[in-house]
Amino acid sequence: MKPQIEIVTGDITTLPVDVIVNAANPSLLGGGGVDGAIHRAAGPALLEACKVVRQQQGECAPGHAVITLAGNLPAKAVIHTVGPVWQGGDHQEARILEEAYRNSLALAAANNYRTIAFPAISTGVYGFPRAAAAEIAIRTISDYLTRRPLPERVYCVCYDEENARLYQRLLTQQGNDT
Ligand code: AR6
Repeated sequence: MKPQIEIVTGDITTLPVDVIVNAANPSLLGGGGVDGAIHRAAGPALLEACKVVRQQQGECAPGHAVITLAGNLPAKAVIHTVGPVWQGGDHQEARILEEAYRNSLALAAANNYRTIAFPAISTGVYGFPRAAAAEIAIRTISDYLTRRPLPERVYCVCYDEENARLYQRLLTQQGNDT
């Protein structure tokens, strides 16, 4: 059987999965990093869809998630979640990061999607320490999957090899790599 969690190195915008997750900001109107890459690859339809969500629901609070179409991406949908800005670790950053992963997984499941890909949320512009963020990602995703049928497979997409090795080590420790 294929493992439920897989580590992938590269560009999340190229993955032909059901849903890719965007590390967005509360405005939902785009930005740099993976957010910029996703909007560029998806084309203007994605920004239009985000504007509609904003009109309906307002800004997206940290830890929350919303879903849109995926424009020109190979994925079927994009889930936009907002991670915490790192402020030293005593501002609920870990809890908010867990919520961002959990709410994204729940939204994918609610839409009957089977495969989902995450970037390393909050570890770029938002400054969350990479090792701690990777530990939260692997633990939160593993916990979620053990108790629910969907999604069936989760890809953790690392932009560089160093982060991928970090994730792989954690995954092996959790015993999920078989
Ligand atoms: N595919 C996969 N991962 C990527 C890609 C890519 N194409 N590009 C960057 N990464 P960041 P954040 C990795 O800064 O920290 C935006 O401006 C990157 O190496 O994109 O949550 C938003 O609008 C890093 O490990 O997101 C917000 O304002 C990870 O993605 C703010 O940045 C996340 O880095 C959110 O900051």
